Amino acid sequence: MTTTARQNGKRSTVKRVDGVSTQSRRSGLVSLVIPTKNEARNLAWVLGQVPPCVDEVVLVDASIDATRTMAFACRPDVRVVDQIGPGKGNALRAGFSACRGDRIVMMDADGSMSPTEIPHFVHFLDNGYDYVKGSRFMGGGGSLDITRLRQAGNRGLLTMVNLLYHTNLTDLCYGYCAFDRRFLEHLDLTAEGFDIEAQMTIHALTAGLRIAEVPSLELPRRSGRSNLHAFSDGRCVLRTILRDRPNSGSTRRSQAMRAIGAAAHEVSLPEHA
Ligand SMILES: Nc1nc2c(ncn2[C@@H]2O[C@H](COP(=O)(O)OP(=O)(O)O)[C@@H](O)[C@H]2O)c(=O)[nH]1
Ligand SMILES: [Mg+2]
Repeated sequence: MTTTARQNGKRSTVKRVDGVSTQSRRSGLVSLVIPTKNEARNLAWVLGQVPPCVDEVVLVDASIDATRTMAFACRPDVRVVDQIGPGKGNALRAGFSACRGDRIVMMDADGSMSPTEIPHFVHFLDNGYDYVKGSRFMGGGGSLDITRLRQAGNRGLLTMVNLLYHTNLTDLCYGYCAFDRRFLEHLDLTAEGFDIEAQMTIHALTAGLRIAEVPSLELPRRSGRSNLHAFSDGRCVLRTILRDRPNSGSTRRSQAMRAIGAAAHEVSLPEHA
C-alpha cells in the first residue's frame, strides 16, 4: 500500500510493504549503528546474529559495564565511538557521522530487535526507497516488549504526526530503521534523547524522502532495564513534534539554512572545476 504526503511543495511517498518495488537499484557498503548503554549481557546475542550483508558495525557506547570488552570479544572488527552529550539521540548522531557505509541501519543492543531482519530493510533501500522504518503495528509486525502505557503514548503521538503530515504511518517511536547516507544532511538531526526516532521520521517526511514501512517484531529486552521514562521522554517527543511541525519557525529556519548551504556549494563549484 502506498500513500503520498505533500509537505512544503515536496512529495513524500510512504509505502507499506505488500509488494516489492523494483525501481533504481543501489549498492555500496552497509553500516550498522548500535547505541549501547550497559548492554554487556545482551550484546553477544545481537552481534552473533549480524548478517553478512553488514560491512561495518559501529557501536556508540556510553556504558560503565563490560560492553566494550564484550563487543571486541564477539566481533574484533567492531568500531567503537564515543558520543558527545548524553542520550540515545546524541549517540545515534555520533554513530551516523562516524560510519563509512552508503546505507545505514540502526538498531538497539538489548536484544529487542533481531538482526536477522536487517536484509529486509536493506532490500527496500536497494530497490528505490530512501528511508525504511520498522513497524510493530502493521501486518506481520508485533511487540512482545511494549507496555500498555507506552503503546497508548506511541499511538497518540503517531496520530498527531499522521494528522500533521497527512500520512498513515503505523508506528513512530521505534528505533529499527535504515536510510541512504546521502540523505543524512536532509534529516537535519538535532534530537538528543528518545525523540530521535520521531524526529528522523518527520524530517524524512519534510524532506520528501521515499519512505517504506516494513513489519518488525519487537522482542523482550533480554536482560537489564529500559532507560526510557514513559512520561518525561513522551513529553520530549511531543515537544519535538510540535517544534518541528510543518511551517513552524524552526522548520522554516532550517530549510533556509539548508538552501543557503546548497547555494554556497553551487557558487564554489566553478573554482574547483
Ligand atoms: N550510547 C547510548 N545508548 C543508549 C542511551 N540510552 C539508551 N541507549 C541504548 O539505546 C537502545 C534503546 O534503549 P532502551 O533502554 O532499551 O530503551 P527502550 O527500548 O525504549 O526501552 C539500547 O541499545 C540502549 O543501550 C545513551 O544515553 N547512550
Ligand atoms: Mg529496549
